[in-house]
Amino acid sequence: MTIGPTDHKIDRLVHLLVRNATVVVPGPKIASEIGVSRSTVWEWIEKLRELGVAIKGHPRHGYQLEKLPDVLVPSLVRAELPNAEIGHKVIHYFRTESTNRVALELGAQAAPHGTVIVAEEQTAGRGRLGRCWYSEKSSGIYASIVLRPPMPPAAAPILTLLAGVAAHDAVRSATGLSGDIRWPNDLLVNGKKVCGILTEMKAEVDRLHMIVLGIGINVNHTSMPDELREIATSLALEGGRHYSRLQILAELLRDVERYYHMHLNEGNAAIVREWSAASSYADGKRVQLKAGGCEASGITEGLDASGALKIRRDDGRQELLVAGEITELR
Ligand code: BT5
Repeated sequence: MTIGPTDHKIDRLVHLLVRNATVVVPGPKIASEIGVSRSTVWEWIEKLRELGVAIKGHPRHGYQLEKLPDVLVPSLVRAELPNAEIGHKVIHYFRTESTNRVALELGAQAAPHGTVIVAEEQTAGRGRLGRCWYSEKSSGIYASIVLRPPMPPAAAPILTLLAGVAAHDAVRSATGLSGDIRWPNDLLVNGKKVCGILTEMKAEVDRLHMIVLGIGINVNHTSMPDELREIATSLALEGGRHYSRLQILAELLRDVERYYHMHLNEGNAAIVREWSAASSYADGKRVQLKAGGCEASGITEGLDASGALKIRRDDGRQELLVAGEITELR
């Protein structure tokens, strides 16, 4: 599969099959409608099958979808989001190193606010601090959103919390599973991580050029690799069924847009309020904290107005975490 954005003609092929889902579409008709040769159509059908798109038929008789495909190509995502600001432009990759990397590059070339990069697979998915994000093909959602918010760089951490609340709501409404948010950026289901958020930015000291909100959600993984099994899970593993990535992604983009506007209108207080309502870690949780070389234990005491986490350490001092991580102590 190519490393490069998906040819918009493959997108048209998927769209054409979806539009004609009840009938067999002859290969030559597909070829002439999208303007490629019949052998290219066949090659692309094979590629889509590799990604789990169930297509019946062969070159001589034509092709038909067996069920609606769960592939995140722009035409299908856009159809779920009429009039959207976030997701008005979707760029799809079958495979890329990291959607955040692509988004930062495209953002530097003036990709507009609300552009979304999605991939079926990442070969070098990124976590924070140089860590890796396991990005199994066609099982997860790997999406990066380009935002150009009118705020100074120092205020940007609230956007990570905003993305966390959006992911929390999207998972709940698309799957019925209720998650918990571990400050600042992990969505947990039954105590294990199903979603991580990596916020990156391009800025000068006092001017923010763009934010990239990178969101990874484990959706249909039927198992996790050994090294992650203790700490990570997928929605399918927890819910005992397969979920539509397309529905979850659409819900996620709608929720990011909703909270983005809430933040523009009401400021940080609205996000702090929503986040605190969605997270058992906000207040009264006994945690181990790790930040800037310091390790301590204590109890969480809510978020401040910027979204930083207040922790009363066991030695009585109050710590204000703007970055770093916490784990629950039982
Ligand atoms: C994160 O980092 O949780 C941010 C993950 C962001 C991933 C998205 S995918 C789309 C976009 N493009 C990218 O390249 N990245 C973003 P952090 O808090 O540092 O957590 C990373 C740690 O989580 C790893 O060190 C593992 O322990 C664990 N981990 C790795 N892959 C995981 C997965 N798929 N599910 C759950 N935990 C995972």
